[in-house]
Amino acid sequence: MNVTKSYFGEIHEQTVHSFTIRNNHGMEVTCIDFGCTITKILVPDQVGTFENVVLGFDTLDEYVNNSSYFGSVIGRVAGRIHPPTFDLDGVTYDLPPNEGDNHLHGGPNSFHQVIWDSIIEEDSDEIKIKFSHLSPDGACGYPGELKVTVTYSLNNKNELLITYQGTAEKKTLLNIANHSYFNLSGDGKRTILDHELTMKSDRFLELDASLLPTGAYIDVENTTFDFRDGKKIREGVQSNHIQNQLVGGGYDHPFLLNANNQEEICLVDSISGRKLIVETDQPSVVLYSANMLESNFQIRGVPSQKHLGVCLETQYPPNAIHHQDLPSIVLDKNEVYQSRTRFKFLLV
Ligand code: G6D
Repeated sequence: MNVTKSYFGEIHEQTVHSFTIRNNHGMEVTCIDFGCTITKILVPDQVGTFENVVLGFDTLDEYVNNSSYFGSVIGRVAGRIHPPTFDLDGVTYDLPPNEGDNHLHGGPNSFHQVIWDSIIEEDSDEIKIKFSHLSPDGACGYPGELKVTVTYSLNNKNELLITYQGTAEKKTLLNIANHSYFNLSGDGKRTILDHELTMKSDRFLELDASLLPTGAYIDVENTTFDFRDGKKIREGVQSNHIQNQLVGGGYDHPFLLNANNQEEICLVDSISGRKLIVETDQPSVVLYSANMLESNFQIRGVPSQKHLGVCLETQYPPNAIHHQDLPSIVLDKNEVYQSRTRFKFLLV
């Protein structure tokens, strides 16, 4: 295994670096310290052709100016929060709205736009890039100085392990996610409409017109949201189910997972033969079928279009702070927040 660090660009008079880890089978994971952004993942198809399976760019400017969060870490709190305010121990905190009057993905200038510190840890069978950041008390409206780390580890079993850890010197909120858009066809040669998704989830959260959970849980049985036996993403995109329509044609929904670390999420592209198994310790996953991806730019020479990638954002459910029946995202003073998600790439 080996890792290379190289210059990627400059912003605010600071240098941004790129890191590429390559394992003994030729799989590569590339990320940059700007937003801990995963920019490329090279894996083979069934005839051994290595191609990239995540949407990403080759220049810093494209990341700075892109609102789709390609590959970035999302925090302090992933998802939408509305109303953009919350109370902790009798103190009210206001969050900056950045999507109408919603607070989305930690607000403006949050984790995805920070240049993180980095260290490389190398073992014979695993290489890690450990990013760290000290988020000041009050950053983006959140209380408590927060020490947070994001670690990307690649091993020789073609597994990318993403772990988060955080502690704050005041009670706060924390719910971190990665926003990679997967496309197993390779180099974006096809959309993800014919990717088959299998997911161990009996229920998803109903969304309202602002894409916020209403508080209702919907059973997936006999709907386009039932991925328990596998289903092509196309079904939801072409469905007239009100929830598929509401999000612009497809999915943008939190699914509550029935199980953790039991191959609970599986994505397959039958044409390339690539398969991705996702295992996590998180209670839910936001399935986003890139319904809002604009078509006015190119992605490494490929015209952007709706459904060119699919996000599997393992996390706590969005807006949990305003739904007491959802798992809590409150982090007590000096409590250790931990999150682990494993992305295993293989062939069918
Ligand atoms: C859209 O609603 C979706 C979000 O889920 C996604 O994270 C974002 O685009 C990039 O706002």
